[in-house]
Amino acid sequence: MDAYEQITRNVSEVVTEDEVRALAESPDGKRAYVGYEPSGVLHIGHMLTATKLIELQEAGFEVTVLLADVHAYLNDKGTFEEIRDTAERMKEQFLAYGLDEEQTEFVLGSEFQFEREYVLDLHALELNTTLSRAERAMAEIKSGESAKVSQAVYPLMQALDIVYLDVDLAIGGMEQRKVHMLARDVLPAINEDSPTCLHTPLIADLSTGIGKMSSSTGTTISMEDSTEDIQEKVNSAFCPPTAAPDPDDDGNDRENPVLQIFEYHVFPRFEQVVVERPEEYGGDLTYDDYETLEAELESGELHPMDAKTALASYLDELIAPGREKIRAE
Ligand code: NAL
Repeated sequence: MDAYEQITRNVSEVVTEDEVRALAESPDGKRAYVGYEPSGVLHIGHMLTATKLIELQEAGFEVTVLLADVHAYLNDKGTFEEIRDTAERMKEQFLAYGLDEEQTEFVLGSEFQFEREYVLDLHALELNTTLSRAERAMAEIKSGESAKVSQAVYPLMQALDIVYLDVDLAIGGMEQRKVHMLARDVLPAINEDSPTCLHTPLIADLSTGIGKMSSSTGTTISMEDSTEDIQEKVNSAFCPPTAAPDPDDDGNDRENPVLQIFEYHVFPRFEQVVVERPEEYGGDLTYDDYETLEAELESGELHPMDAKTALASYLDELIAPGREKIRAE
């Protein structure tokens, strides 16, 4: 796999391809980052971007993880003290998940976001952005129903952080794309370059395959889950043996979240996936790539129940080190 392919593997959107190709020519020492609102416990959404960071570290990138405490506060996630406490716990969990300790820098937003120069730059961005644009950028991030002034400031700070953290590549889930587009448009107003971005896919709701998996609605998987919790959640996941029919006939086919988790979480971290089966059902199946597993599930060679059993065990292996940390607290 060449560097460009490795960097863009499993991403939904590359902004722009030319810019990422230029980075891929000499990835060593380049810096990528992801920001997270500290929430205490890593869930499968955090793990998806973390997997991309691990792949980027393998390609030679340095990584910055921004623990966005001020952003979480602006998005109504608790008192500032509560948020600060959870940030430290999350850092430990990211390392347990497999981020390289030497190649990862963890930064708290509040370490630089209150400095005079930052605040003045922020006000300059506020002057250059309409309220409606800021509100639109937040459509898939904000909590609560009504838009608050704090939520208009939020995306501008996210844009500015990209400048202050001096990163070459911004990573985020697809729900961050409008914030990144706003950053690309508005940063030139303060004489800064537009950031290069990669957006990771959103995983569908585990039990229905409709919409996106979210910790606020429906089922998610987190580092707090026991082995049994994971088995139970994965076993009741939506996993049709063939491409699913469209439930509302609105042109949006259901996704298969079991396949998505194999593709975006398991194959990037394991060289080979073994699905164990008793001899009388044909014995173990071994997969070197995701595409073959998908094809065999769709042809019926791989039974959904066997796929789920294997998925639960690989997910458990990925989560186990972080779970130990949480239990030891
Ligand atoms: C991500 C978040 C907050 C601030 C950031 C600053 C720079 C880069 C990425 C950042 C959190 C993100 C979320 N908006 O929804 O979790």
